Amino acid sequence: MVKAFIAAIKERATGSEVAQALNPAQQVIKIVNEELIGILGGETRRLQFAKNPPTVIMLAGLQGAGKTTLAGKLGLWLRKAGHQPLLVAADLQRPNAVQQLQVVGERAGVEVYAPQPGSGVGDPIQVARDSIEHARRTMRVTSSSSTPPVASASTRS
Ligand SMILES: Nc1nc2c(ncn2[C@@H]2O[C@H](COP(=O)(O)OP(=O)(O)OP(=O)(O)O)[C@@H](O)[C@H]2O)c(=O)[nH]1
Ligand SMILES: [Mg+2]
Repeated sequence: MVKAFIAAIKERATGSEVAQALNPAQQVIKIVNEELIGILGGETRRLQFAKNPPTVIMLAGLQGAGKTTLAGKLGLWLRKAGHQPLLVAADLQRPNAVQQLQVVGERAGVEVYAPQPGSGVGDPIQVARDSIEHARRTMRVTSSSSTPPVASASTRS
């Protein structure tokens, strides 16, 4: 990825794009900026909210990819946008994952639904199901932070 990034910049920076520019130095900065935006995604996608709340958001990713952190950021962003996010502690496997989500939720000012202690104790499927019922009762948008056992098993390679 880094090699492709550098190659793309090299090609554009040594091409006519720069040679014909009024200010070649500024043109190089513009190219780097554009390429950076490109590798970081470029396009944005809007969240789709469910017609009948709650909206359930599942974050999938390899271990340590930043799912829990993103759940907190998303919760904060949704709260500021006037929604009622709820973080669900459904990673009941990894030691202290529940506590981690509680800290993240507290910092973001977002409620955390954590009926099970985790660290190997509790049924994540039951927690996920109950969280929707809990959210429905209190009319919430659900941002679910979980590493379901099946998914985490497949990411442990
Ligand atoms: N630099 C950087 N670090 C990040 C980012 N997001 C998360 N991290 C760090 O990466 C580490 C793992 O983040 P988590 O949010 O716990 O990742 P996770 O996917 O929930 O991890 P598991 O639940 O163990 O699978 C932590 O030390 C975070 O502080 C980010 O956007 N940038
Ligand atoms: Mg996590």
